[in-house]
Amino acid sequence: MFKKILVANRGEIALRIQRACQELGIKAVMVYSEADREAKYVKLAEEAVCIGPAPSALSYLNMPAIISAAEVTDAEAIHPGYGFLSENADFAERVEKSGFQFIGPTPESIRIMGDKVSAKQAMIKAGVPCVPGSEGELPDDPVQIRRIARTVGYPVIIKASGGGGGRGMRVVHTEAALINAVAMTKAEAQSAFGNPSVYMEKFLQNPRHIEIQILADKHKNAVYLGERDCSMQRRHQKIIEEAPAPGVPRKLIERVGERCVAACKKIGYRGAGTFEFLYEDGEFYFIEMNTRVQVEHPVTEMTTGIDIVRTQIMVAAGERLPFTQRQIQIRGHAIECRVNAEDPYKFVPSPGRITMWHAPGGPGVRVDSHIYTNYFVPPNYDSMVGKIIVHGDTREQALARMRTALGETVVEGINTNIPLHRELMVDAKFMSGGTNIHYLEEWLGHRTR
Ligand code: MV4
Repeated sequence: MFKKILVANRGEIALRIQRACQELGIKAVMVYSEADREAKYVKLAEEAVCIGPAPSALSYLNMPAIISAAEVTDAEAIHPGYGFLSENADFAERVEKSGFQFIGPTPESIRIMGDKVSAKQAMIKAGVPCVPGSEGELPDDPVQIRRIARTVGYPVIIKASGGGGGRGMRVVHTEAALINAVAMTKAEAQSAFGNPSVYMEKFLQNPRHIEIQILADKHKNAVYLGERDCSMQRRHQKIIEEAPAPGVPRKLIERVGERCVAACKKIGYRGAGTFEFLYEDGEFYFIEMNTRVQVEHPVTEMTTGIDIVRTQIMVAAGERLPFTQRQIQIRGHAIECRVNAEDPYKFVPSPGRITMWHAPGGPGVRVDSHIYTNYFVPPNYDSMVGKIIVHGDTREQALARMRTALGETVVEGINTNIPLHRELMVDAKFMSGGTNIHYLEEWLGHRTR
């Protein structure tokens, strides 16, 4: 096992990884920008290294600064967390070329999944169900593009191969708009991702967003940890996630989960990973794979009892997965509310000093947050300041526990989206379960406040 790991991230996930290290008896080196000097995990750290000024480009995205910090502290491995450099294949490669273990998949796996056309081709080959569409990259010939669209059937969606997470996509409803839409998406893809490659899919009008968590070791063992429903989102930012996905047949999840595991074995995937699907009319359609630990990993930890971050570290060190698929049971229901420092009605960021923080507690309540009373939320980064996660025997109990938890939570000095969560936890449609990816934005549109 590693003796020392460098945590190349900030905020709640930096604290989460630091806690996992502590439990494993591993020293954690924390890195921080000038804006994060006062962070809780920096104060708690045995060793911490300043890697640059506040802007991410000069600190958390600064590869030489991070690798140098690992060198001077004699760390053996680097955990990238989520965001920042976590899905950057060049970073993973530079980490390994410098003699450190990257806590995540190989640079090759990251590269395959980062290119959405190659990711989809790998999944089709491995038998994972995908959205019907073009076989790979769209050709340049307008005649062929029109022929593909007619076969797929309108509406179609044009997606950039270098995109993902909602960037570089365009919906096309008619043949008249097709060729221009492809040209526009290609031009945007070239300037945004340096890659003009685009592909086409059937556009699904009212899907849910359901993802499957997997874990794999370096010995070709892989398991799935069930699914998460992440449909409650606004502008591609998830705000509520839950597990299991309400109303989705268990047998179907098992079938798709097994395909994901087979795909992992086939491509030699290792570490934690998430297969993202759209779910519509009882069918799963793969869209993208994330090669990192995700913000919403705690809901899966609560329903499976498996520590995903601990397991990421163990498999990176070469250990075998300490459980088999048969040993993984889904118990009860978990819900996560992301707490963002923002206006709950206008969504403008609300950084600043937290004058009072009181965390909720009680049975089945977990809080993953680095904030404290008198903490200053810097304006330079993502507005998420923590997550409240609850577990119950049933979805109803989890909802009740979340209402109580949100009622206990106090954040003063900045605005947060907690009032929005309080409203959603008593919304009849959300309470009945199974809302689609458009529900939250529609609900916000009708809200009279
Ligand atoms: C789609 C789609 C409908 N049909 N693909 C957006 C994020 C990126 N991961 C993929 N996205 C979508 N792809 C087809 N063929 C609708 C979306 C989409 C979406 C997906 C998941 C969660 C929220 C979303 C919000 C708008 C659109």
